[in-house]
Amino acid sequence: MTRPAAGPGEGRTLVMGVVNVTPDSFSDGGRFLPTDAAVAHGLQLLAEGADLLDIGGESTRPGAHRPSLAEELARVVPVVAALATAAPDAVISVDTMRAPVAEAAVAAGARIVNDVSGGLADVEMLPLVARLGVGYIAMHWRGHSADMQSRAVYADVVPEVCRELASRRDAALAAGIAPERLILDPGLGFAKLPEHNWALIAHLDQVIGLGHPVLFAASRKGFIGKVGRPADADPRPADARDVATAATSVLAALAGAWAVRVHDVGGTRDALDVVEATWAARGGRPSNATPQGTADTDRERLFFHPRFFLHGRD
Ligand code: PMM
Repeated sequence: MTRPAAGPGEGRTLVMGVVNVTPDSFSDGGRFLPTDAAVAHGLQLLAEGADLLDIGGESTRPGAHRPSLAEELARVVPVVAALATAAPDAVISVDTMRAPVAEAAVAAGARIVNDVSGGLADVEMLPLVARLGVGYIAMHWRGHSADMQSRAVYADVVPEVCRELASRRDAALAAGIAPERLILDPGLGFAKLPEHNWALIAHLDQVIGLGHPVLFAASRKGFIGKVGRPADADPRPADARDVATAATSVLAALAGAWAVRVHDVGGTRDALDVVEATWAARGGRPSNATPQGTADTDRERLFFHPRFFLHGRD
C-alpha cells in the first residue's frame, strides 16, 4: 500500500501514555491503583505530551491471573470517567479484553478499545465495538497470560504473526468495524521470546504492510530489560528500561508506526522530537516513514479529528 508523503510535523508518530490501574503490572503495578492516583498520573502524562491515554485494569504480564469482571470494572471505569471530565479533549483508550468493561468505559468517555486478545477472549467484543463505532486496537495474541509463554513457538515468527494478525483484522472487519477505525499491534512480549520480539521490531514494515495504522508497545518489557546484558545476568529493573525503550520508539517511528505505547511519556516525546527535527532538516519525511492514518490526506476519512492529535502541541 502506498502512503502519501507528509511535510515536517505532519503525520508524526503519536505517544500513548500507559495508566495501569492494577496491583500487579510488571512495570508500574500497584503505584496507580487508587483512583485519585491514577487520574493524577494520567493528567501528568497529558502534561508531558501524551496524545492518548491507555487505561487498563488487568495485568497481562506473563503468568498473571485475571481479575473478576466486577474488580476490573471497579478499577477502570471511575478512572476513565474522571479523566474524561478533567481532560475532555484527551483521547482515552481502555485496555480490556472484556466487552462489558469496554462498553462501560466507552459510556464513561473512552474513544478507543485496546483489546490485547484481538477479539479472541470475548466473542461479544467485535460486534460491540462495531455497534459503538469507536476505534479498535487488535493485538496479536495466542492465549491468556497465565500460560502464554508456552505458546511462544514459531518456525518463522514475522510471517506467522502477520498471518494471525491478518485473520484478526478480517474478523474485525467482518463484524462490522470500519476499516479506518482499526489499528493493529504485533503484541511484543505476548507469547514471544526475546528473539521473536526483536525479529518483529526488525521487520515492523511487514506488520505495517497489513494496511492499518500500527501500535508499537515495547515499553519496559522483559526483553528490553535484557538487551545488552550477559545471558546469565539479571534483567535491568523495570524503571531502568526507559532509555532502551525510547530507542525502540525511535525505530518504530522510523518504520512509520502510528503510535508508541509507553510509560515514560516525556522521554519518549524527546526521542520522537529528534526524529521530527531530523525529518524537518531533510525537508520532510520519506513516504515510507509516514504513519498511516495520520498524514493530512488521510485525516478526512479518520474518526480522529486532527485536534485530538494536536491539542496543546502545535
Ligand atoms: N502490553 C501490555 C498491556 N497492554 N496493549 C497493547 N495494544 N499492546 C501491548 O503490547 C500491551 C498492551 C503489557 O504491558 P504493561 O503491563 O506495561 O501495561
